[in-house]
Amino acid sequence: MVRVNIRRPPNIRGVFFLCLASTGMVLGADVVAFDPHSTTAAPCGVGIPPPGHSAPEVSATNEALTLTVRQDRNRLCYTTDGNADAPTIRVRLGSDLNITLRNEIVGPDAIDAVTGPGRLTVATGRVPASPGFLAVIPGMKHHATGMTNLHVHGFAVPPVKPQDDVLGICTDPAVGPRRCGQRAFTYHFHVPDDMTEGLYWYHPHVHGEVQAQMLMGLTGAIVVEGPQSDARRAAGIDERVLIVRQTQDIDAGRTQAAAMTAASPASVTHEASRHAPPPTAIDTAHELLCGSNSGIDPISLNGTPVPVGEAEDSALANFEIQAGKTQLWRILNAATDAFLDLSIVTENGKPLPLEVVARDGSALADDAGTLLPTPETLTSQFVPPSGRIEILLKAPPPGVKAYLVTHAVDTGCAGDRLPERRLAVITSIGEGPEGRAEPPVSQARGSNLFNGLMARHTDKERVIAMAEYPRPGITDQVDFYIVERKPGAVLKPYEMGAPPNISVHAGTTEEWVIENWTNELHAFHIHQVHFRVLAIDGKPVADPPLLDVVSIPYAEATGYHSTEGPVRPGRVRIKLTFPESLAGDIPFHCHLVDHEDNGMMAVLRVLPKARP
Ligand SMILES: [Cu+2]
Repeated sequence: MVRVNIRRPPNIRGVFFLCLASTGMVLGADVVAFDPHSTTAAPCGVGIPPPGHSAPEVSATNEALTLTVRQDRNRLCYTTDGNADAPTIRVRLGSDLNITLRNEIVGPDAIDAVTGPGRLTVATGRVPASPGFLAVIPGMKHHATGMTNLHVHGFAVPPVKPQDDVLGICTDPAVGPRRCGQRAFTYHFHVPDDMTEGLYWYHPHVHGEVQAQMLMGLTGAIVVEGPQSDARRAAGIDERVLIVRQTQDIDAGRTQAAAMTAASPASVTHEASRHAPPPTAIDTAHELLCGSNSGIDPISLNGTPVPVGEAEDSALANFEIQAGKTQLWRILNAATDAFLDLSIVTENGKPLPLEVVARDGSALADDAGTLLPTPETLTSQFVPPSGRIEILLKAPPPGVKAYLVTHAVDTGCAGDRLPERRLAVITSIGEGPEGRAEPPVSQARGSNLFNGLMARHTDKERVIAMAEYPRPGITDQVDFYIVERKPGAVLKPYEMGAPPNISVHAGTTEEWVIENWTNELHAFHIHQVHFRVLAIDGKPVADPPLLDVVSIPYAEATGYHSTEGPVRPGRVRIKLTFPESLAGDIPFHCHLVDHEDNGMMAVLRVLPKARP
């Protein structure tokens, strides 16, 4: 990945917030002090959380919890006990988590307004395709319904009612037709003993409306606790939960036709190669070309807007660490399509060390479940949309001001602009002992459901391709595709109710090569199961962590003599297994949720174990 550090001049909005933060004053009628109290007049509360804010925490171990989705024009919020600040839910391994989701959405049209209204309810035309390539069927875009549901991202629980069945469970809004037949649904999740403890999260998963509902505010964190959290607490390690959200997707549903003129790696025709395309190849000659998206999507940290470009520290979240002490930071990328590339740096941009202890809710461990050492690193940490990273962070040395930054990310020529941004300022307070507490790592080996994955025999290999095409006749809409590449396959955007695309028996193990045939980064996510990445673009990965989301590099042009044909897709090889406890219909999709909403999703059916 090419990384470019870009500094941009401050934008007007960033400066505006900066002024507010530094004066602490109320400037005008639409700027008010933060109050998350949900009222009839202000269902989602008022004001913007101040820098350094943390969401309320709810201990839900064996307790009943109600999340009511309320709406205030173009905002949606999860309210609990009258508080419209989506709570961080804490739950213990091996316990029950009972959540009643209540839908009080009153204006589904506002959801359309966020991501562009649906205009087609039937597929029109054909996507042009060169002969010899997989056929492509265009998508449809429906009006938003205001239905919502709850996905517990990363949980190893069955995709079956009353647990994580995003395809079968929904709740109706307060207005309009009754499609789900219920305004509320009570989820009964059982957090298995053999799930991993760490950071998970919740968000809606009604296909077609995921991005809009997330941008409008529907995201929250779940911390699953167990022996490792106990050990850290006993060692006096404090923790923070940091949630990066995105509040707007500037090009959602509005890909400019005028921008799609630039030459791009994945737009060359197969005449550009002396070699015939492989069978079941993806036609890149008619794909989405490079864009000229000039906007920068706004993101926030724990609700506080993140400035673009230079900003005063007072505009940033300010987190303090007792001198000489270490904190655990659990960081969630809940952005709809922004990738993060995180570092802790000094004022001058010099990286400071951190320890990565977990990714995607799983402590870094070998195939047998033995925790790996977590050496200090200066390397920046890539976190795709929906990914989580948990780091141990020492207080900066006395007198040194540190920043949590996300570096600029090259998302490909059809992707979004992601400049470097400072997310938070970190200072040490008080006087502490030299050095730090011993690493509070529990040596207890967890009985993780996915232990032994690497040692298992691979029963089958599949190639899964990602593609995107401008919709014929509709100049500003793009359809997104994910398909198993095999003879006779047809590229078709996912539609609710579509049959499963792949069926497997529980207990089997597979390797998937996920290919990106497009000009932008994607983020592959699969529900229920964690996987390990074996190789990226053919390069083996050492000590791969258990993940539930992985970035798939964009395609590149090869050359006339390449035996691969003119385009080489980005490729990530993963290994995954399907435990019997998770049998059912498991969605997999791009977690740039605009892409998912517009078709880049499919369903894997895990059938009960084959009996001899
Ligand atoms: Cu994508």
